[in-house]
Amino acid sequence: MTAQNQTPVTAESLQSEITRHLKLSLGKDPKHASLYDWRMSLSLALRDQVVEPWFASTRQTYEGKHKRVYYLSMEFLIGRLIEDVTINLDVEGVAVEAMSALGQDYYTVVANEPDAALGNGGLGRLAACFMDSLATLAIPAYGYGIRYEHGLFEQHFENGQQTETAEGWLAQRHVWEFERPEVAYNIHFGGYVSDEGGKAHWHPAETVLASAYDTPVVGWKGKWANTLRLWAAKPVKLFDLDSFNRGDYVGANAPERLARTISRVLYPDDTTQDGKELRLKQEYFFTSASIKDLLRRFLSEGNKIEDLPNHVAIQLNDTHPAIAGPELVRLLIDKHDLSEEAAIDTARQCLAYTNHTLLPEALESWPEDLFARILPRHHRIIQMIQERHLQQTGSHVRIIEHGNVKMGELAFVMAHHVNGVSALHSELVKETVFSDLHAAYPDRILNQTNGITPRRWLYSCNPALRGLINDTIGTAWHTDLEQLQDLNAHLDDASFQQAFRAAKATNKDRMAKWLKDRNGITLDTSAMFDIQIKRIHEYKRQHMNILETIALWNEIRDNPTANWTPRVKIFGGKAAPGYALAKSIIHLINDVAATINNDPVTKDLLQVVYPENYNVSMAEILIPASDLSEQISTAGKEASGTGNMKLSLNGSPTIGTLDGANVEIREHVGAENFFLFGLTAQEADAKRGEHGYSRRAIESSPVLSRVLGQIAAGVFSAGDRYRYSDILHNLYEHDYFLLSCDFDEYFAKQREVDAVYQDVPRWTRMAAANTAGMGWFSSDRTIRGYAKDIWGTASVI
Ligand code: RUG
Repeated sequence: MTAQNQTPVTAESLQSEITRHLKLSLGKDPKHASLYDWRMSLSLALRDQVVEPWFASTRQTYEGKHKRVYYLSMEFLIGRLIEDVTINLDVEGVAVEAMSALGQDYYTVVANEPDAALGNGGLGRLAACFMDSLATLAIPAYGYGIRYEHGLFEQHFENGQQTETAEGWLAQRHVWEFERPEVAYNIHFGGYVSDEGGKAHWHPAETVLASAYDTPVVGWKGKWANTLRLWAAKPVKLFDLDSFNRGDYVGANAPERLARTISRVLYPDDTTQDGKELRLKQEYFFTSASIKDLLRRFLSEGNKIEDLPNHVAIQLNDTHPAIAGPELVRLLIDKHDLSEEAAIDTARQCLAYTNHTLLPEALESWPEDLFARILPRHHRIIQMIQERHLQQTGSHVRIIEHGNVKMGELAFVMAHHVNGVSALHSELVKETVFSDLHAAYPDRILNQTNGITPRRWLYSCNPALRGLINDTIGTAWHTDLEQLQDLNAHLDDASFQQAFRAAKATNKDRMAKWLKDRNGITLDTSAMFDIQIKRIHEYKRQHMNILETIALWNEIRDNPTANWTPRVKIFGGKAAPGYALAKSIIHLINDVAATINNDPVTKDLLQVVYPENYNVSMAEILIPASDLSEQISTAGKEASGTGNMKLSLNGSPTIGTLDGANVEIREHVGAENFFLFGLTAQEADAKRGEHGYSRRAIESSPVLSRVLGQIAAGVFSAGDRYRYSDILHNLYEHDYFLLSCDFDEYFAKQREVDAVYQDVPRWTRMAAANTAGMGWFSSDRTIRGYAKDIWGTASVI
């Protein structure tokens, strides 16, 4: 049977499958089934529907000897899977009906699924969107990553301050995956290298087992399905019996402890470097297992090792899997007897690297002694790669320098292509971090602007807008998002505008209800929902947003009867547990919220909310409800952004800087539909060269000076004058992220937003023009770009 001729699912057939699973897989009598039992049974019944397309796709790939893409990523932020599968299989209506016939509310069951939070933010979510597009486009692909026992921490607020607890998605059964105990590899660490008979031999000191768990990822209409293969670390021997017999019960468990630690926790930061030995082990663990796995598959098809690049495209999502280069070279030399030159050449033809940041602290490097201790054979191989690179190019850029192994340089040298993730970012990659390597390899860097899957980020999360678009332009946009531009013909049509506003109102009501049920907070849904959702970081400038909120509060209090535009400022996002200043920013936002929300003078005009524990599922509720998207990072610092795309696609105009993909969003939706402010990347760089720029900017801004004065006086901290001295000191003395310099323009632009929002037809037109203009940002377009420019693959059906 092929995927295409599978028997269609009906409400009746699904209902009987759910009941069957409830009884036979869960062992539950429907009378006593809990919400959890119903979710498990529904998921299993849906999973059954994915298996046939999955088998058919795998068979077709083998039979056609198609080239496969291997997407190596430390993070896959997939979120919930029930809705993904029902949408892609086009059985949402059927599932709703089947559950209702069983006396269950489908949406309550969906909401019971924990998010698979195997990522920090944009980078991990991008990997999840790419998996969706690869399956939709029928490009044979595997995602390879780590099956973390604990995903991203759960965020709580205690007295306005962030605290963290471990996340536990695997405390419940994860029904979507298939355990593959037969697919397992020994992964080695430490030891030493000897030379015997002209060959290097690695004698490792430690070994753990990488054991595979597969989750099928089905594309649109179930026509194709790929595999997300996540590796769990297990001990090679369960138990040290010798230690046990000696009475050393703790020592007896050591093998299991070491192994389990490797896949236990996701590192809670993707933008600051934390040279932890465990992180290096995690990186090598999943990369080595993936490379061994893809080589096994390749050889099992009877191929010759020299042919590898014709069958295998390996994409490195950031430098985290950059050890793939030396690992592949090692296996080609040590196990397959290729010469050094042939091994490097073959590996390079397979490998490509995506850079996601210019922030120096996020560019990975490892102390050489640590690296050589954990991976002695790879250390030697990197030295060899470096020698050849220096000789062949005459470049002076070293991979190992000042006692550090630099993973960006390694990934660059070992890749046939290196890409940035937005047009601006890719240019800056050429001009800054990799300028010298770019000179040595001028054809290597290219751009692939990020994208988002429209299945999740419009079709699924915004049924109200989906319905309106279907009614207005038909359904061709489901597979070709650029068809959204047909909406342009309707932007001034009064009935379309009214329906567009109705859809937004539905989404705002849904969000208000969600927040009321969750936190007991009541929102004024007639106010503008002004949303900033992303990781908390100085460069993303949530503190500029909250300072602007205080400034607005001041203005309203000074003149309460003026014609103000009511606003709800909504924040969402986590700070890395070790990032003190980001945590101070969270505390300040919560303190300001407590003050402003209790002010009787402004209570109908300004409200600040910050729901804790922002994640993918929360984004799916907040994004469709947004009126204004805050994309206010310091120009040159946000590589791309993808939240900016989701918000704009859902009819929320941006207030933003010329940073990352904002630049291209503005081009696509039209400059008149984007609220631009702030320094450009070049101006920002020049500004940093001016001595004392921040203090001068603050002193020349009465609005900002007043706000900072209030914070310093303890207005938001119950009189505590020192609570925010870290933020204040930073702004006056360094302000590397130029908040002080952009503040006045930002404040003025916000007042322009206020005025336009009151012009209802104009605002509606802007919002709808955003939806109409965003088709290009589908991750299908991005994946087509990678397939054509980098991987040399295409759709196979
Ligand atoms: O910060 C970037 C975002 O700008 C980008 O949109 C996203 C996906 O490309 O990746 C984010 N990122 C960068 N996540 N981790 C890093 C550090 O390497």
